[in-house]
Amino acid sequence: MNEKTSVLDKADPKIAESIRLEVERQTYNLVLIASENYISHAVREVQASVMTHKYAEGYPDNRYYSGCDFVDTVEILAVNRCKTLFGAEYANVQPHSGTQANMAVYFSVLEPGDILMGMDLAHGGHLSHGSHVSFSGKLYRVISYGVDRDKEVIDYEQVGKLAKEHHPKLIVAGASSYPRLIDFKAFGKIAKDVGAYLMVDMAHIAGLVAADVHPSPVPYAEFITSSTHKTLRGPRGGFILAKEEFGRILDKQVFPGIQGGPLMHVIAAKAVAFKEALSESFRAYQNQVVLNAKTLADELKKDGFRLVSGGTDNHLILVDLTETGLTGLEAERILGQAGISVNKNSIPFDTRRPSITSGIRIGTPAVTTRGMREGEMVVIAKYISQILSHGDDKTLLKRIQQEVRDLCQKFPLFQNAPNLTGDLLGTSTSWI
Ligand code: DSN
Repeated sequence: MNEKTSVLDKADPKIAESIRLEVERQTYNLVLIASENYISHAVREVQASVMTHKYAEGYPDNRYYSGCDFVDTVEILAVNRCKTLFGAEYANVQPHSGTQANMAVYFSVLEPGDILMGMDLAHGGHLSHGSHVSFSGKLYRVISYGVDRDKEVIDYEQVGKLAKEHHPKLIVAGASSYPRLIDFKAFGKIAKDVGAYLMVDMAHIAGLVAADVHPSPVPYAEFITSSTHKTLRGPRGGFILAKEEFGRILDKQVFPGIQGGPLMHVIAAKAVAFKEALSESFRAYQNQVVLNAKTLADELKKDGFRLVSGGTDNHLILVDLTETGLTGLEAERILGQAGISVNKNSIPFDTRRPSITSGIRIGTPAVTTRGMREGEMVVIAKYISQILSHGDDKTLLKRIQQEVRDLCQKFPLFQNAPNLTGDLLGTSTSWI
């Protein structure tokens, strides 16, 4: 145990032990949860830095606290890098999450009772796009669009028809479990035709957009929101991009509208992540994410699985398990026993409850960060396919569990694992 480890062990052994177990879990599991990823040591180091001590309500050069010189430098860097990365006129890097970013946009242009159009959660949308259990569904009159029943891709004709019929004030494009490219130009035209604002929530695909692997929404949308920790591979958080004309109102809605003090350690970590995302190696990474997802999709199809929409253009695939006789919940559980993390997910027109589902969502951002490529995807697809076909074969499960551990060991996550807590405190300077 090194000195850093013992500090936390002495101060709070229970938390130290939980972190140690979580590092162990992350080290030896294949994370195929499409919204998860691993940040670099540099980003992690910044997030654990003294920037967390500072109150800085307001914006650079216009704060409600003294002593903000250095956090101002950090926030200005974060904003400028974010604007450069996406070619945007305005950026706000203070939202604590993607949902907070969405809320700030809604509060900027909508009044309670206004009409908001978004993708149905059951078809791949997000809770904050108008689900009745979210503030977005409670405050606004929501019109939901979805995918075409046969092709299982967004039905742009339906979106256009609904927009003409209901005249929404804001249309939201973007999804949490949609495996195909989104036609932002088509959304832009639909919004323009009915005089609606277009907001694109690119949380899932922000990394792909930054690397030009997915078409950018920036030319077509008044507002773009995102989280920072999915394909973009930054710390947990959010940001907003917009046309300059909306800058003042958005700034006011983020603070003091819906948030208090910005998390300056997280904003500093976002700045580092944006710098990383501007590099050539980040582009190569995003290309590999998509290549890996396509390989996984092809292999699962060869093994007889039905994929929603027939495949993928991005970082994720959605497997329809109906023919296998397994529910999404059961599949998530047995794959988990072998150390393969996926999440149960509704498929379009699902007849099962969201807590059970008929599908699983599989994503490649995290395993690609570990360095895995097409060869490993072929192996992983085989594991998934064998487990889902013979989930009650305990010997098979045990064998695959060991092979998953071996594979994870070949692509290590934490340089010093299992010297766990010390590593988490940022003692190492290397990339994961
Ligand atoms: N919960 C995230 C996801 O898994 O897609 C969306 O915010």
